[in-house]
Amino acid sequence: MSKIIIDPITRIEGHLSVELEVSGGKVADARIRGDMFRGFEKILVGRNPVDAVQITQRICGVCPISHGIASCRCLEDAFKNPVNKNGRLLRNLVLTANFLQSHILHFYHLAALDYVDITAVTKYTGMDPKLNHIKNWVLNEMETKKGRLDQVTTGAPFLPRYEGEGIYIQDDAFNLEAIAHYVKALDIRLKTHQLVAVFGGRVPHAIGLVPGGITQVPTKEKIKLYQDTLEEVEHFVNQIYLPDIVAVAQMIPDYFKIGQFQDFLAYGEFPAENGDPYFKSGVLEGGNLANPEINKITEQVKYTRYVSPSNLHPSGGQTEADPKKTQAYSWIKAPRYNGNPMEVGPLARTLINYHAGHAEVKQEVDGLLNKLNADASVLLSSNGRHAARAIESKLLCARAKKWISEININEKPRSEYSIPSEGSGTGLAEAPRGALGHWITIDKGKIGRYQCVVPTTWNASPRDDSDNKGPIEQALIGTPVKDENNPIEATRVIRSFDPCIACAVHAMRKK
Ligand code: NFE
Ligand code: MG
Repeated sequence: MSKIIIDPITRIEGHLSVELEVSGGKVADARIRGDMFRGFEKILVGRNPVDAVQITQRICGVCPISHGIASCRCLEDAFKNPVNKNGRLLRNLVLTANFLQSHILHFYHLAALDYVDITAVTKYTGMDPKLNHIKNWVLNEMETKKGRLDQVTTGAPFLPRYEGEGIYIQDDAFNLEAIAHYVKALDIRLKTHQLVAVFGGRVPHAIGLVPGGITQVPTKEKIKLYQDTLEEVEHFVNQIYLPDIVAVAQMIPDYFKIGQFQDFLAYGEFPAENGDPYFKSGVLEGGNLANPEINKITEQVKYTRYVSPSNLHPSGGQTEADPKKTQAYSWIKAPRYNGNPMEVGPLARTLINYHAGHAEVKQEVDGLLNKLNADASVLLSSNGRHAARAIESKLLCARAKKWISEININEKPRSEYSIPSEGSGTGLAEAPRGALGHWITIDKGKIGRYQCVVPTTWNASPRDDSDNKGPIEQALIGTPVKDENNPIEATRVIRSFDPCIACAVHAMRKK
């Protein structure tokens, strides 16, 4: 048995590390550690409730829209003032744009370098100035280090990287195409940011989100701008992103069996007029689908650096930190559903909707499985998480057109609210990384308590009070590690969850 510590895990958002025990060439145990404390829940206390919509967006620059929307819903619940029709549709469009940004970022700019061989760019003979720039840069790094890529200490985001015979994709033509797509994806993400701003007012933190709807008036010009920009993004998603995901998965089929986890939770998102979300909510445990009961959610703290009571429901949640707590190894709390760890995110949404018979999800998933000549069990894997992101990106591009067509430019984009002196509310949303909940208590017109339970808090949670490992910890068990100095397999599994630690701890030490 030997111990490997990967610290930091790069190409994710925030500061995460992992301690692995390896035995017989496989991961036998894992401890995933969120290495920062931030304290948003404490910052919010005593402020005007409406400030929460802006402040919670600062939890993260990758998924601010979800925090803004969860916060709006939380206030709408407490104010007893629902979102109006245009407000609902415009939020769906702003959130769609942020999902597309986040998913494209995750695959091309964070995860792809786990698979694609960046050194293939040295064989590029074309005229594209961006690719030639990368080529010269990589050649220079290799020259400087006499070809020892494992000794390069500069050169982010491409180098240093794990090295080893055949660990990256060997097909140079594919690698070159993927590197070109990496560059193209930067331009497309610019478009998705612009899409957020059309009705959100600004990126990354949208000033347009308010309880009751959105402040941006949906003019014909703005609608046309959204439609035209979306069309470019949709072309990239359908013609480049989805095919790349399928191609990479087919080249690394082992990852249909690696990184497995089996229990899933989703709150549902993109509400229709009757309140039903386009992506349904659900709890999928051992293949059985049920409606989620929000009162079954608690946060446990035995192995986290919090000394407030454990197993509290977030409506009464507390965030008292003690950096020196014995036994603790993470700043991330351990949310549990009915006492059990749950994976949240694109794979959870896709599987829950597949089991619920969602027509478009079924069609896309079955189409993919047909292509792979595989059954749905292969989705419970590292490759399955990447596929789920691309599939929901495709579905959202298509669905956004329907939401645009339902906007009435003669009606207001929001309803008016007033702030009660006392009250409480719950705001549930789906963020790109999964189920997101905000809980507020209003006391004398100010925030008395505010609690956030965030997607990566679920996925990257440490052990709970009963010593059950978190989803990423469990998914790592059994992962092969061929070379302990280059444990790329483990980082592939971790990155497949797209962890965001700023979100997960949302609670920073000055140091
Ligand atoms: Ni900082 Fe976030 C998303 C939220 S979560 S990226 O998606 O909420 O972990
Ligand atoms: Mg929290």
